[in-house]
Amino acid sequence: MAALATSHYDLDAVRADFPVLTEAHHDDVPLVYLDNAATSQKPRQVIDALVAYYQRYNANVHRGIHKLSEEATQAYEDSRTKIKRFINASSRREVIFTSGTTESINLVAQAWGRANLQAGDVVVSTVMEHHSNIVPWQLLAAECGFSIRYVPLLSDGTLDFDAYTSLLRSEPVKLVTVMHVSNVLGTINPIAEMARQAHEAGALILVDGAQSVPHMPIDVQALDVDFYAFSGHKMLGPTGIGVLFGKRQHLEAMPPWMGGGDMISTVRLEGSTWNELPYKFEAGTPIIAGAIGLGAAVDYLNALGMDCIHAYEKALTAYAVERLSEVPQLNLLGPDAARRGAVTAFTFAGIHPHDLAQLLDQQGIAIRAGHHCAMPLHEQLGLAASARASFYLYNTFSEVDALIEGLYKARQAFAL
Ligand code: 7TS
Repeated sequence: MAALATSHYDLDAVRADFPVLTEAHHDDVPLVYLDNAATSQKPRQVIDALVAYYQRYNANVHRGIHKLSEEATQAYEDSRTKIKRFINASSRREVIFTSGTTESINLVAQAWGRANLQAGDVVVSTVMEHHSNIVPWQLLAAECGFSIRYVPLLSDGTLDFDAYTSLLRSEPVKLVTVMHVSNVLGTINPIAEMARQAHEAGALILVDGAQSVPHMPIDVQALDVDFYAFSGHKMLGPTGIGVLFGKRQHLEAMPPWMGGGDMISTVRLEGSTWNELPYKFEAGTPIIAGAIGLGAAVDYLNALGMDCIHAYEKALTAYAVERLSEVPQLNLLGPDAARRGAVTAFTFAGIHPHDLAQLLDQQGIAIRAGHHCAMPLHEQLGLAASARASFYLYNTFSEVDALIEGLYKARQAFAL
């Protein structure tokens, strides 16, 4: 086992905050949770914040004048302020609560895309995207007639940047929509440079931050992105809550997407006017408990420090990459550790990823197998599926060792 080193926070204390990690799995085998790219575990602090809302001040927001509603509204809006600071948005009005990355991207497609994209326009995406950053654009393209072009991959699992640059130079590109960190390859895309080039070409840029915001410091102003989408449940928060950051001038100019309560200023039978930002995009009773839970998750991440979390995960992932590379017949996907987030996907000659996941599960090790909602990427790689171990701030070097041992046992089971 490698030295624990590099952690600037107390890993044992952190792990003790996560009830699931201390509970037995499969009777007496402890849980080794390596499916963090799908969803993270939740610390007691987040669970407590959810319970406190439902037990002590459950009320709707922005409506009642009564004390309970004021308290709920305050907590809901405090969370927005925490998120504004967390990603360094310039205003609270730029932080829209959604149900997750998927809804955030669909919001941009339906509100901005419908108003701005037409036949002859081009949207640039990449072949490594999650389905949630492909399908919304395909649905809209079928209606509005614009084209979608996909930046190809290089053999090392990074984007073909020259192809990106030439697409921007040769096509009437209105929008670039790209993931920050791949949920399969782990590739960290050079977003600041992609944004610079997109803007130079007169295009906007939307970034899918589902796999970046939980793991590294994100500054939307330094990146100079127009839209940035992420999910609460991958960053210690509850499911059902997510965020869309949008630059204020774009959000102001966009029509609302969903209609209903809270998003209006006036409603008359002849027509309606819209509420100010961010409420214009938050129709109906919002995900109040979810937003409050996400605020508690942001507090937790801030207390550890995103720089420390990132440094620790980098060391852990580098160790995992090194150990996985030693395993015979294992094909690790994606770039070297320096350009990789906390994701390692691989295939094993002679063992189907689903069988592998099942064998590891019997040893208490939770990984994911399948196409990870990235079918076009797997097709490019000539694969139907892959196995994926993904890490988070509470994973340990000995858990990586357990994974490697598990893989050797799987080889034995398959007589490889
Ligand atoms: N974008 C990326 C890069 C993702 O990894 C995911 C979820 C999403 C978008 C969608 O997020 P949601 O919260 O709206 O569902 N990715 C995965 C995964 O890799 N395994 O399970 C979910």
